[in-house]
Amino acid sequence: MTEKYDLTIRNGTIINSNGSIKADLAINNGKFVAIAEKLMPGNQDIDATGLWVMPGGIDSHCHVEQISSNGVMTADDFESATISAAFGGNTTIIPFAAQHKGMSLPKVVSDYHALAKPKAVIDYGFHLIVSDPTPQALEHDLPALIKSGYTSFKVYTTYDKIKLDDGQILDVLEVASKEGALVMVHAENNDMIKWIAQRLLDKGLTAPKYHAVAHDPIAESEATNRVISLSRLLDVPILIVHVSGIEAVKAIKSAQTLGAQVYAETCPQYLFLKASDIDLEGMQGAMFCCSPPPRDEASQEAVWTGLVDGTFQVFSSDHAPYRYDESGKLPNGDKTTFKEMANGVPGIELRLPLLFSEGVLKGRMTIHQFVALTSTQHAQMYGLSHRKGSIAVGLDADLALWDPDKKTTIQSKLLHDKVGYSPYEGMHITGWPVTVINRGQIVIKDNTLQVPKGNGEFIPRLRPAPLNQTRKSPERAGFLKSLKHKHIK
Ligand code: DUC
Ligand code: ZN
Ligand code: ZN
Repeated sequence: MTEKYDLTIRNGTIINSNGSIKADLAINNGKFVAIAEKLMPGNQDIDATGLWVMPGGIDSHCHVEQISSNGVMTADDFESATISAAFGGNTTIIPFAAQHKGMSLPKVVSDYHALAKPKAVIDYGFHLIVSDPTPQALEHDLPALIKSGYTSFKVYTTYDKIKLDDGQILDVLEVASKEGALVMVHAENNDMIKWIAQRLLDKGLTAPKYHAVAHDPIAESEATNRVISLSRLLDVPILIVHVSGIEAVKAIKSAQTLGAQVYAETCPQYLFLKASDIDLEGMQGAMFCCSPPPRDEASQEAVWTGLVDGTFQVFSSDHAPYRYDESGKLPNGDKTTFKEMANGVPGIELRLPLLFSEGVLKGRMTIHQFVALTSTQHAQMYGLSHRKGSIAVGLDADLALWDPDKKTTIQSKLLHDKVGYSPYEGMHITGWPVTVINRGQIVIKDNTLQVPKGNGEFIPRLRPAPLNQTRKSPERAGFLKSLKHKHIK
């Protein structure tokens, strides 16, 4: 008699980004070991009749136990953020080990590990935030960290305390290109935003809704066009995060059409929220303020179209949870101006259910596009495909089993983050991931967490796929060669 499998999932529909089959799945030692029409039950067996068996979600943009540029700590630590992520169908997150000026990157990373290891309930990697590209960081720390599996980093064009100027962004792009990392960019023009904000404040216009006025879509599209030019100058890929406005979407699409190595991410807040949601009584609009802000219907439509036509490779939460009180959004209570509020909205638990309900079930995208945008392409973009992002023999057994008919009314009190509100409160959605499995262990079942904290593992990442696809245009290659001779040792 042959050994029994550790776990089998039988009678479900297995869905990947490239197709689906009705089949059974077997898992041993945390990996998929068999996919076949009919398998014998394992030591543990899940009957997935009527369920859609999909790769666990990968949320490659979330802020967890991170101090913002103005010194505010997120409401979620690694425990609450990963529990909330797991309840929402995710099995891996990639938050940011954030460098503030003067900090050493290796210390930032080791401190972040100390926070994550005892608390995470699902797997995680770390991006870096680079705000101080000193010679030490550029020549030693980043190359060493990239080799150790931190193969992506975010840079900002805005926020006085962390922004890089164009020359510094070029320095970071150059290191990324040499060492094999992907640079993510927050693209908004800092001076435009500050200029508008100061005029609003001078007129006494301080309410949360003015946040969306200050963060004009032209500030986003200007910086987007600029960083695309920086990327093209060096022929180095970039990924523009949290794209919100129709003009930025158009700029990215046209750069891609020209063959530029420009990738992009968008988030639920740009599909389901609008600038008009910020226009509420008192300070309540603060709960909808993120950067870039939600826009108008035309932008929402452009973002939907971009998700379906391939302009966007990844759909992430940008979960940036700040409580609606003095510890978070409102440091000066109801006197807080829009400039003083922490920027960000929660969404780690709702990212997948929102897109499933409004994207797949309403016929805007196929279920395969959903899997690509929420899992497979995150693995490809960020160097995780050797472990995650698909249901295939040899990969980590990371799964979300979805009940496509389950109806939910979103209520923040039913979510598992610590932020205390949801910008999507009251929305009616259909479909929910009812069982979640990470490396073969059942993490969520019967609406209950099944693993202790500390169960998640750090996953070092490989060179991201876009870098392997890099094909230097002959014209840029010539330019870079001449630059090498003239200016670069
Ligand atoms: N950028 C983010 O990526 N998240 C929240 C706020 C911000 O500015
Ligand atoms: Zn950002
Ligand atoms: Zn973010």
